[in-house]
Amino acid sequence: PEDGEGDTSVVTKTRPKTAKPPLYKVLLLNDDYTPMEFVVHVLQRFFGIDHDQAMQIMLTVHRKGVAVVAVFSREIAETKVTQVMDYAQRNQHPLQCTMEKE
Ligand code: TYC
Repeated sequence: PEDGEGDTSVVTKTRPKTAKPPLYKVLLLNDDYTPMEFVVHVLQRFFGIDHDQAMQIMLTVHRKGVAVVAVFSREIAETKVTQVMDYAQRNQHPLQCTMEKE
């Protein structure tokens, strides 16, 4: 414009609203009876965690009572919880695995 008044409008980029599926933490709970080696084995077998990392997570649960093992979509988290609970029961250990919305 000839009066020198420039366009001062702010350009705002808006991202289209995409629904993000909620994530769920899979938690492992401590108990007094499940053998440490069994917990380490479970973490390797069902979560693909290597032995050293599995040992660290197991010891965190042992000391603190609970730890987050991993975070998944609801359906995957449900599958993991079911797999761990079934496997623990089949092996007659009271190990508890649960999930919680993030
Ligand atoms: N507290 C158990 C023990 O002393 C070991 C243990 C660790 C059990 C983690 C469960 O989620 C667990 N044998």
